[in-house]
Amino acid sequence: MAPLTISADVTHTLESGKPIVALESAVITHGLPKAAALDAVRRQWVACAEAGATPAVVAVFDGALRVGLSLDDCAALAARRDAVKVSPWNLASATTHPGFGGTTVAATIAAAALAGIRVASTGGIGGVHPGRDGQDVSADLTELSRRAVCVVCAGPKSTLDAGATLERLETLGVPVIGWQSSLLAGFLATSAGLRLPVRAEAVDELAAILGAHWALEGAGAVVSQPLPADLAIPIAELGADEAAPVRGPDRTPAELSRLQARLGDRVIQANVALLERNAALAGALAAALTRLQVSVPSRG
Ligand code: PSU
Ligand code: MN
Repeated sequence: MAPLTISADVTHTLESGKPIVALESAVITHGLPKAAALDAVRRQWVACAEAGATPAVVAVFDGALRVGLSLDDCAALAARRDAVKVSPWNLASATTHPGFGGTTVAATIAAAALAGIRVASTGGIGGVHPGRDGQDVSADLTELSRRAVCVVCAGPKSTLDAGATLERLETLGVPVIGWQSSLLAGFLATSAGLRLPVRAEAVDELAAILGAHWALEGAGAVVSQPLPADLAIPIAELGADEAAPVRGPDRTPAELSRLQARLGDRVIQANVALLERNAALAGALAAALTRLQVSVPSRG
């Protein structure tokens, strides 16, 4: 079986040069309870479409890395208890066994870049976990340094060390652009309290920065969109995670589910809201890239 399978709808969109946005699926399999996850996918789907872009959900499905799941496929993926969390390190093995998995931002942008998709949307990106000398770092960051894809997010997840994450992005040469804000977004909280070097007020400005970044042979970029205060959870309430940290790939899902258990439905509502808002912005950005004919020059 071909390792990368692109749906007919996505192929058609790419061939006609129309706007398209990659959506991650680890949030479906590992980030949210099943009903909320499906609600979130539908909302992201509609938000992209309303902004003029085709949504392309990426996942490991039926033994292949797929770009362009249908909503029925997403429901089937959410129902599978054997679906693994897929990052670049287990991407190849997941296609052979179990053949189903939710792709993290890292694996999603790898697939997007291979397919020629330049914008992806998620809730919060992975980053540097607190403790252990900053050694527990999400593959999202390294993959962002390699793939010419712009990820629209609400900053790093609240359980991460936001300062260390921002510093690592700087080290890796990944621009972080504040969407109508000078502060790094704090996922479920409005702000992570850290100043960003650049902000943009309009999608055309974002597109211009990305065009220059890619022309200068830059790779990934991050757009940080804060959740408005009326939808966000105050940072003091989010608090510190007192439980003994789970190590490795299970850590992020464990921390997210402990937050959901501690603060209840508000966490899920805020998470779904930011996913929807990020998908809308990603769709508008993809449309701007098309309109302004911004692309990644072929190299070599
Ligand atoms: N954002 C969410 N829920 C999630 C994630 C992000 O709102 O479940 C996932 C993303 O797929 C992200 C991943 O890429 O968590 C990071 O996991 P890790 O820290 O193991 O790299
Ligand atoms: Mn990790």
